[in-house]
Amino acid sequence: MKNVRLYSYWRSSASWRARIALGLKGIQPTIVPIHLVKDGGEQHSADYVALNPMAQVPLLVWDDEAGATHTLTQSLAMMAFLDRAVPEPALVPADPLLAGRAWELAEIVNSGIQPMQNTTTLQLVDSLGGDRKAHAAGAIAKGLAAMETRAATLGTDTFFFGTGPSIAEVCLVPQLYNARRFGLDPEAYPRLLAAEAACAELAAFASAHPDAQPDRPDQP
Ligand SMILES: N[C@@H](CCC(=O)N[C@@H](CS)C(=O)NCC(=O)O)C(=O)O
Repeated sequence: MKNVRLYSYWRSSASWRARIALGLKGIQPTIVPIHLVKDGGEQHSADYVALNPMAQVPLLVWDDEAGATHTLTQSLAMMAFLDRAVPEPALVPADPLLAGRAWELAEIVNSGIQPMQNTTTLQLVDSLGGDRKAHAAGAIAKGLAAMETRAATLGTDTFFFGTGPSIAEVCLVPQLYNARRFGLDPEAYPRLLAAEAACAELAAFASAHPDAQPDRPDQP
């Protein structure tokens, strides 16, 4: 992989996952900021939609050794790709059952929580006269409680699967940040907080944090 570019928004949790995964694999992409709010959202521009028809971030772009340019959307697809392209450190355990468990935990966040509290959904809740904060907090609390219950069965006390982070922690850390933004107290999830604390020791997590991004506003 050469000339790696990540189209990203500083506070997007899915972009954050991609940034962590790239960092864990030792890849420092050029960040291409896509502002999700300004002028109705740069993700809707014709040039961007031509690259990502879902009109979302993140978007990964790179050149291969032969000089061909490739694109990939969806943060979990990026992690699956990176695990094949750059096998170490593995983001999915080799053991089949543990691999399934890692995907299970990651999907609780990716499909069970995040779509229920992303900006598009919250705008819909607003338009229907609902309470956006209550809606988001309810979805996050339900998903994190499920994740806590499943993670507790693993018998580990820092990283879920042993010595390093998996796709599950990569999804968890940005989701806990969002939980706090929506007013939830994550103290109810001690197993998840232990995994988050282990991740906080790693440079790949620190450099991927929204506050470390080039498009972070001075006054968020
Ligand atoms: N499942 C996707 C989720 C992507 C996603 O929801 N991106 C959000 C930011 S976290 C986005 O681009 N929202 C802008 C919009 O939908 O207009 C992934 O993991 O990459």
